Amino acid sequence: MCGVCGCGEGLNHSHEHDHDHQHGDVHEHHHGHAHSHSQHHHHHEHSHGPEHAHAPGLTPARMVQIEQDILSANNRYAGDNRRYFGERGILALNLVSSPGSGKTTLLVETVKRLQGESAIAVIEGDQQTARDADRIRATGVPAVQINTGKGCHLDAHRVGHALESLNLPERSLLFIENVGNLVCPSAFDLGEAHKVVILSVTEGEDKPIKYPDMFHAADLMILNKTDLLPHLDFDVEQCLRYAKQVNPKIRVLQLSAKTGEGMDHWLQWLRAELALQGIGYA
Ligand SMILES: Nc1nc2c(ncn2[C@@H]2O[C@H](COP(=O)(O)OP(=O)(O)OP(=O)(O)O)[C@@H](O)[C@H]2O)c(=O)[nH]1
Ligand SMILES: [Mg+2]
Repeated sequence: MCGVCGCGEGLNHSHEHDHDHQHGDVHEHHHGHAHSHSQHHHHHEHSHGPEHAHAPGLTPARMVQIEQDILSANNRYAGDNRRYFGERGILALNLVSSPGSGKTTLLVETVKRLQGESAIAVIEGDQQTARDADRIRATGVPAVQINTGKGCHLDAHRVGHALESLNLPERSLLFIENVGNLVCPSAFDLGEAHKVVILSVTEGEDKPIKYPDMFHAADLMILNKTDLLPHLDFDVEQCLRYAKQVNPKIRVLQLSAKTGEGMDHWLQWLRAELALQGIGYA
């Protein structure tokens, strides 16, 4: 739950739907029920606002309780997703970062290189637009766009709906690109095997210590846009020290999604993860 930004996620339990959306994209959902829809054309009005932050009549203790309820509901859905992935031998990765670090660019370059080695699909999370899913689909890889409206992170329930529409083959590689936000997505398990945090060198080397939750939650950090280093004062070694300070176990890869420099190490990491799941031929 986003206690900090007060996005009010999950506080709207009304069940109105309309049925107006197109090309299989999944929009905002607040159903309190399991993934049992036979069709997925539900769309919620974006009627919830920042009521969480200043909820009239709610004591702080009650708000903490609501937060805990939402997180535990999310964890149940995350457990369903994780079971789904486990039964089908699917490797799911949750890509998290601030806006514009290069998640979609990295994914486009990655799927171009890995297509043919294993079945790949992408779930894209953004507040608005289907631009990122369109960029993925242009490579021939299936993608579902989730629009979160006012929401600032993906949650496991919406990802479960996206899984229904993707209908992934067994042994797939699934990338989930989260909403660009270096805070809230860290709190929401989607059922993934790993969170991968992307930090670009234009953001400054201090981000791991300023936004520690995200770097603590991630198993791998990708330092992207290294092609820009000659133009910046970014201190790579200091950044790595900060990342390890927050999360001693974090692995770090440096690359440029634009020039392709360092991409091989990322592909090797992916192939090793696929091999661990019994997918692919590492
Ligand atoms: N120089 C350079 N630019 C990059 C690199 N990777 C991405 N970019 C640029 O960074 C900008 C943002 O890239 P996106 O891939 O859209 O970033 P994103 O993280 O998916 O953004 P959101 O989905 O909005 O959070 C684009 O202009 C990219 O071309 C890189 O390695 N080097
Ligand atoms: Mg993107």
